[in-house]
Amino acid sequence: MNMTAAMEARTNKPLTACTDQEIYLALLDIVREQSAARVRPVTGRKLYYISAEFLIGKLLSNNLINLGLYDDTRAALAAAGKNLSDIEEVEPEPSLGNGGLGRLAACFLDSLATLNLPGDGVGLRYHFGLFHQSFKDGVQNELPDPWLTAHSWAEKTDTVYPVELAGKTYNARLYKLAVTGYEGRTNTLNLFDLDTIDESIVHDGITFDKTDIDKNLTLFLYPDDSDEAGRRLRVYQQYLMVSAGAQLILAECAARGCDYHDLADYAAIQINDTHPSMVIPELIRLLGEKGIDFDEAVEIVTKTCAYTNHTILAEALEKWPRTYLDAVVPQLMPIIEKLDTLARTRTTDESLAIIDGDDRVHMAHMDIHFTHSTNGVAYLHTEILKNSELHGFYQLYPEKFNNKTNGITFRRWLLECDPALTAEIEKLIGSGFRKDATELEKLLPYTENVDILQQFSAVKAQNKRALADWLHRTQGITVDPDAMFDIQSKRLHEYKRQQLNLLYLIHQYHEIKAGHLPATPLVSIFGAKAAPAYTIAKDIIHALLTLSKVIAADPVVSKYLQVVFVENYNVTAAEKLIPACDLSEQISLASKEASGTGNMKFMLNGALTLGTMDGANVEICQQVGDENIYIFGQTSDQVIHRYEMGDYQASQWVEGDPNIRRAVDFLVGPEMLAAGHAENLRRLHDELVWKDWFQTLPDFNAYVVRKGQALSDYACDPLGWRKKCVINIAKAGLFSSDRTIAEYNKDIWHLGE
Ligand code: GL2
Repeated sequence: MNMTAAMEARTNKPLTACTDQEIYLALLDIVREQSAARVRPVTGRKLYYISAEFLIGKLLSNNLINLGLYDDTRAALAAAGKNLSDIEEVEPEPSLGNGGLGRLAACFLDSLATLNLPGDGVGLRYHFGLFHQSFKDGVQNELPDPWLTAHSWAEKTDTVYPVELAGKTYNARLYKLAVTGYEGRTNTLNLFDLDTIDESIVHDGITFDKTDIDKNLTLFLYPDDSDEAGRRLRVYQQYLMVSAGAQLILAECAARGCDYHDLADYAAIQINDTHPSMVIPELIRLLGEKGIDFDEAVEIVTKTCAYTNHTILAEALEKWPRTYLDAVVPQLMPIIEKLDTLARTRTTDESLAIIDGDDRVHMAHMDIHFTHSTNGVAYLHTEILKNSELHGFYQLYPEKFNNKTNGITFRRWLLECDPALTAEIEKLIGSGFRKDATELEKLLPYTENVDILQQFSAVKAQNKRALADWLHRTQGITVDPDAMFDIQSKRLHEYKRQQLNLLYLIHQYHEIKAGHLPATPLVSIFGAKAAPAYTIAKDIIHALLTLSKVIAADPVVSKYLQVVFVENYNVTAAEKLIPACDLSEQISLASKEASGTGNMKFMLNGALTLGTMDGANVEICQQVGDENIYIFGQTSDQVIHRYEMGDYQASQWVEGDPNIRRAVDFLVGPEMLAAGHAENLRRLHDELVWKDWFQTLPDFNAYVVRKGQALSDYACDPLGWRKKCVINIAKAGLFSSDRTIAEYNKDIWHLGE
């Protein structure tokens, strides 16, 4: 396609005379038209991936790549003196997810369309994504993060489904967002919303009246659920999503000839974590309205639905008090009760019941009993589900359990975010890896070639300079691109252990002051949002921001160490950080990170992992070999054993180890107190000394040693380091979401065309 002509046909003036906004709108229109041309009729089974989150990120460049228009567009713009990256900045990011779980859903949609499989998403059209984060006085502030404009990707339709919430009928309107695969078909992300939402009720950051459902229902992704009104609102949101979604599924299948008895021949429904679990009783209810009796409806729904578990953290496995469901979805409670009774005929184990003795409804239990498949998201995670967390269920239904190790779409996480690396790879092994990621292994023979390794080093250096420029431009931060870039970017959570990294940085501060200089200057970069009500997570952010100031003010230490906290970490920021990373921090407490997907993105972009044997780190290690990854710390067995013993006392580790004591005490020492807030620092200090639920201290020394090793390898043997990086890229093929989706399809979905 002649992109200049196509754009100018829409702008009605030469590109040279257009604003970035005008060009953006022209491109949006072109993409829409081209995507529409790739919609295909569906035959056989179609997937509906229901998820409360789709962290899609900006869509323009990704769509241009998948439509094969990216290079031509860039060239056409350059000829007119324009820059595609400036046009990208016009697009607001739809941050419709918290982190890995939501981003995974977005990667899956890309892979489904790329593999030419019929698979649509079902979710909510939140008006504000996850909050916008800013730092003031060393503290996280939350503001709404709007993304909807008059020209949004999600197009309004005339389709409206009635949804009854607390006895009142709401109209769920369908919006459709086209998802086009790489040289593949176009599928749809279906997002539901109410016409009555009123954004003006938000005040003082992200506060709003949580009881005014007409106006607030789809305002925010996961509204603050630290109080009861917030938790009830989540139930409202979940039911809106699944009821409208179930009606859409039944209508689409009926239009293709389904008589409902044969629903499973037309639809596969993937329940993404427990948020959409109410789709089970809702479908049974709707099938009842079509004249299908309860027993048959249960059978149909079980054959149609499958469930993915994304965490073993107990607090994330939703258990709704029955009173909430009685109030919000009274039409479902009789069905849930019957499901509970039915489940009890299959087992006498009370712990597997749906409704427990405290009248709480266990959503995951309903999922496992009444779907045909339960999967974990990495080898270790699935083993832990089978052997401990869900052991009773595994004994009851061994055939239902399976593993599907997560993946990422290489279109966004290599082709789009790292064009220089993509070009380098393509020069060596051709373009086959774009569709078959395992072809990256063809890079392996080049890992002995010094010239080629140096070219890879040059790409990394270029990406680091680009990140340095971006940090300077957007946040006024100056970093030295010749230093090692060490990055921990992910949600802020104690189990992910940003606090372990914090203690390391304090340790290094002391070591440098004592004249023990590190092998290389280090820029330690963080990107993380803390849930608005998660106090300790916010204290960790505060401690890192405060330490950053303390170090910057020290003329000696600042020559070797810098701490940078990127504001408002989101997909757009991730696309800047990941290509520039040398060392990828994946340091969760073993057994707690179900998979992680950032770990895969960093390795694919030529960073080495410093990590625990947790989540998909285990498989990364298996792929690249021990010598190409920096593993440290307790194993998941050791961690689980320590929990079982119940005798972990953090204070003993503080008392028994002068380095730990020095690092922990520094949090409330004069330097930090002078630069930060005593209340936040003391609380974090006390938490570490008296609780440390995620066992930071037992891993401290191993972490310090392993990180020191990584720094010294990087500084003393640059070619050896680069060789390891290229091996990581070459071995990343397994982590393509194309592979993951192919496995889901083969084992669970069996989709048509
Ligand atoms: C998560 C897990 O924590 C994370 O390890 C995993 O990679 C993703 C995707 O499977 O799912 N579970 C969860 O609740 N969130 C995740 O990111 N938010």
